[in-house]
Amino acid sequence: ETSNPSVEAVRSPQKVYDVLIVGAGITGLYQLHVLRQQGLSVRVLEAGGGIGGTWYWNRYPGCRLDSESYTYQYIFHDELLAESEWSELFAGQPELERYINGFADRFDLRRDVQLDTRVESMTFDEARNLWTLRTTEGEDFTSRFVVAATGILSAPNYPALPGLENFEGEIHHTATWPHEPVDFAGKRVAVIGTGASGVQIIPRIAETAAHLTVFQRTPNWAVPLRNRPLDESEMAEIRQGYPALFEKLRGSSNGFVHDWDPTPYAEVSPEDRESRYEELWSRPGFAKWFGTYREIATDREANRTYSAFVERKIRERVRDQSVADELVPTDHPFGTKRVPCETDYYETYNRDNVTLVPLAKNPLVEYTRTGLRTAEGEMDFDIIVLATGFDAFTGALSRIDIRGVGGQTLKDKWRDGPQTYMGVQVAGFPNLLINGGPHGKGGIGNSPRCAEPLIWWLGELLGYMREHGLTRVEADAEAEKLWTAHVNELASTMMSSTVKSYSFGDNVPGKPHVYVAYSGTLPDFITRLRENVESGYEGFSLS
Ligand code: N01
Repeated sequence: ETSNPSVEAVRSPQKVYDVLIVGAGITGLYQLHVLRQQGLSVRVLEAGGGIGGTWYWNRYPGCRLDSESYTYQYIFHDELLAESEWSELFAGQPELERYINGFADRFDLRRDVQLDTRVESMTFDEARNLWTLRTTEGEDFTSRFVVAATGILSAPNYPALPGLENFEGEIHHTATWPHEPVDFAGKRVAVIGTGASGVQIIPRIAETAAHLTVFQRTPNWAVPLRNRPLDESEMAEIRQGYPALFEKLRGSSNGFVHDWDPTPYAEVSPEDRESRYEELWSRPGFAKWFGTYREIATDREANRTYSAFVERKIRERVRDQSVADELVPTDHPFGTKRVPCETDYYETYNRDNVTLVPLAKNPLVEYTRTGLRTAEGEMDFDIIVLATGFDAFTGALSRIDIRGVGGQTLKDKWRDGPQTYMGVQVAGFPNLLINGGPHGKGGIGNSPRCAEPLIWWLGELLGYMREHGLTRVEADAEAEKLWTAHVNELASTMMSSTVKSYSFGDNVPGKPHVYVAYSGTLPDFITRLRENVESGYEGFSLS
């Protein structure tokens, strides 16, 4: 490992890095480690006051994993794995933030990370094949390559509700949660949003608030997380199984440990099916999603039986069935949107201090000085919590003024939906490499498992270019066209293509209804990346 600057950087009056990485989350930090080991000069620019990305920003009460902790960690380093200790099956935000900080210390990553540095614009210099990144503080950084590790769920989405400036109480978005604890005790609290963040924070707030009002636009099919502590002997057993486990994760669709039930749905009797559903229900995490019969995800009739089962489970937990009526989704079949995992979520609505307001019946109108106005009248709150999610997949990049060849902006190029080649590059934006944006596997599913193949590929590409004295890589327009068509075609076959969700941009006003994720499997993506290296980077022009 070396931190020696490249020859060019030494010659240049202004420091020119080989690579600038934007974002010091789980992806950006590992990318830094890989590229630095190759002897490249790398600097990471991070908007936050600390490292960890998602696990730095989303510090709201109740925030935790829903991938099993030991499937989510970095897996490339034997010693790190031998030392791995997870206190819970699904680690909470503080443990993850500590873990990422420990990782950074172990590999001495901090010296190449600049915190509190938000990139505002990126401009490509065609004559020199260099990017200049300007921060909100007006500082410029120049590099040959940029790796955008900006996250798929990192640009907070705020409701387009007027009057925010009038509200005199406290207001917090779950994704920009303050570092000081927020005290809900005895307070009148509103939560807007019932996605994965909402279902995690709502039960926690209800524990101490004087009153909690939940504003729900669309109910979700949430399933019990069934978290529990891991003790030393169980951890020892888990560590023993690492090689097989990691092999399995690499071979799975989305980096999760659960297996679809291979039994053909049609061959199972209704009684056996029910007992299978019950058995799955008792298991932790996503077993209840990715452990079902495959047909639940593809066949409407199969899905109907499972949706009915989950509906029964929700109704059993909610005392007032008129409230349960509001909590059971009717707009989308189970699993066609991201399924949140919860702990005591549905029971929360049995509490005297909790009220559910379905926005379909009583829409929000505006913020007032003392709270919120709905169609039915004013409600006073001391604290408003926005659990309203993200401008997903494209938002983090579209919010930066990125100018490629001929001054074209990325935002403009993606106006009618993202166009990429393998999610990693956009024609017209040479030397800009994306890990964790639209159309790529990076970050979809179990984030680290899905991001690491591209981290490897980027290492190979940049190593190859350096070896061959190449200074420019750009996706071919034709490759981009084919990949974008491939992504959209895959998406069009999914049951979820008929449902409104952030994966189709539907949660952000004005965003086109176009699939922004990538639904291919992890093994397919890994194979594609390997073949791409073997082919000498087909679909990219290197010069
Ligand atoms: O965001 P979301 P999230 N007025 O978009 C509602 C990951 N994650 O932060 O469904 C009123 O899912 C919106 O309503 P609707 C995970 O991948 C993981 O909860 O659009 N309501 C919805 O109810 C997850 O999927 C964990 O109609 C408005 C909610 O706000 C992703 O992050 C934990 C509104 C937003 O739900 C995003 O989750 C947390 C408005 N104007 C998050 N705008 C883990 O467990 C939006 N809503 C690891």
